[in-house]
Amino acid sequence: MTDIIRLPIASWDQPCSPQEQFAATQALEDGQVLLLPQLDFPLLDAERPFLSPDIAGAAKNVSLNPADGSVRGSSAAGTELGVLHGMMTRFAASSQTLLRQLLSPYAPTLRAGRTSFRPVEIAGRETSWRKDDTRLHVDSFPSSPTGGERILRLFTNVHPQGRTRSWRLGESFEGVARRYLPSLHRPLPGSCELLHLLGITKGRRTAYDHFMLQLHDRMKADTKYQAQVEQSTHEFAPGQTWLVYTDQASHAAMAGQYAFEQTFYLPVAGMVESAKSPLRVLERLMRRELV
Ligand SMILES: O=C(O)CCC(=O)C(=O)O
Ligand SMILES: [Fe+2]
Repeated sequence: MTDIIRLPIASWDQPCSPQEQFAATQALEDGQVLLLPQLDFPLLDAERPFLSPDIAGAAKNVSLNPADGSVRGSSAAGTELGVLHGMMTRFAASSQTLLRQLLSPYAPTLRAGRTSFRPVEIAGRETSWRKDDTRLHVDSFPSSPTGGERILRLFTNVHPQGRTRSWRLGESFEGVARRYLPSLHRPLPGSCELLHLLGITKGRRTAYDHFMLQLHDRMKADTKYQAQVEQSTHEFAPGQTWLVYTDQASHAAMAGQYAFEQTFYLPVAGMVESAKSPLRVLERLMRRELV
């Protein structure tokens, strides 16, 4: 079962002891959620107006692309867009500062991905079942194959009126894999190359990505599983930050509004114990390389 491990870290640039760093990598690589209950991200006065769903466009999330520094998915323009950009880059920089201290074993290979600001209430949102993150799932995205690289995400709840972000946490990755693997389809020969050539995927979808997407979909489509699998609920309070490998830990976000999220990617070789990665777990269970 996915568990919550707490560390008393109160600032983004706090030095971390080797013991804290070891506890952090171990908890994360075991698929647990690492909660920093005292780590807040206070907004500046000029940023307070962004605490409104109106700042988001149809995509519901505002995102910062690290490749070109562009902010997408917002209704802001001009000066307001500049302030929004400043807020997003400050969260991205704070997250990176924290991880350099807290997860220093990852420093040589960790790569920052997108930053998102999520100002829209989760509960009652209309989406297709496949995009519905209120269903337990492991992260895997059709257009962004990782080839096995880890997806590590950091969240901070910044709700100004005390509303928690409510998550469900489910069974272990190996539990998910053992349950669904026997019924998964193999990729059609050549299909992964074709998706890349057609521009449907950014990079080549490997056999690993193919199976992870199916796991994601199978979990979400299985309403009996959603109701019956062993699970727990956790309320993340405003002013709290948490980290989790979302490609490994079964999770679902049920309710809440106003959170930041920073995605990181880590090659399997950069982990402390790479045998715990979804890639190596699937390869062990299937007795084949998933390249
Ligand atoms: O917004 C959230 O709290 C989490 C949603 C989710 O499943 C994800 O971002 O992977
Ligand atoms: Fe997710």
